Amino acid sequence: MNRFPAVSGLPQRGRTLVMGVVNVTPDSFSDGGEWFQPRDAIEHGLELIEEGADLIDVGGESTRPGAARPDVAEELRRVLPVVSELAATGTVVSIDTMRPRVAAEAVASGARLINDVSGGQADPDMLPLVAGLGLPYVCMHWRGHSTDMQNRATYGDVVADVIAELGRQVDSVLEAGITKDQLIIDPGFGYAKTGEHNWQLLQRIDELAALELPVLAGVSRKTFLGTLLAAPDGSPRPPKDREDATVALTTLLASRGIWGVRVHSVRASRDAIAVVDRLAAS
Ligand code: PMM
Repeated sequence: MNRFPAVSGLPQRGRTLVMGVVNVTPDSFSDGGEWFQPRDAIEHGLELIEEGADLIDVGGESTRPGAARPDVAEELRRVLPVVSELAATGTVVSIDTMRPRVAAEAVASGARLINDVSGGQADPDMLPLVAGLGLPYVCMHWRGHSTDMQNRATYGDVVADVIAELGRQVDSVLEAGITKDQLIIDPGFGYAKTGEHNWQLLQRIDELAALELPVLAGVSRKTFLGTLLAAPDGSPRPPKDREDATVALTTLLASRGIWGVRVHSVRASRDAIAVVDRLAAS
């Protein structure tokens, strides 16, 4: 895998970057409701920066399986105050949205990266907007909205299929005028994927290097970790208690040279990356 390629407009630290998550939502599976008030979300973002986050990803729509979508006005109400306060501190803020209007207003409020989990497929106006803004863009592998995405979790060879489909998404992104140095790809762990699909993608993550783009991975606290760590009675480990497993995956991904990890708790992942780097340097 490429060792930490530069992305125009984003920090380059010669190591795996850590994107801290601030979900301003009542219903995210990992931390639903905790940071729903803008004031709490802002404070949480500042804590993640203290812990060493390189970027902060602010989102106002939960995309957990089955989640209902907020309307645009509600999404804006959730994210804009958080984006502007965090950006005002000099933080590199990413806006996690599938909606061009939310992306545009977040950028006007100081966001410097657009994280679109639909990779340009939810709204045809997103890619031209990003091309016009000239900002970095995360293009994630996506097969449809959360309401029924798990019905689409069928693949032949999941790794080959994700690379082929993500490759087509990347072609559309480039055709829209977004340049390669603005682009980050993400295999979309848990999006139209079963736990087994996620494990396959993790095991063969190096194969994504075929697309010759920096790779971001969002595995933090996801359901497949809850299943792996289920209690003897089969009940899944709750999201907050999946943190050690998340850090184990950060270690693994950093040792494979992944560009960035998107995580809810930053410090432990930064520490894991420091260990990986130190070992690589010795
Ligand atoms: N996962 C979630 C939200 N946004 N963005 C990217 N690029 N990649 C992901 O895997 C991703 C994402 C869902 O997780 P959360 O509800 O815990 O934030």
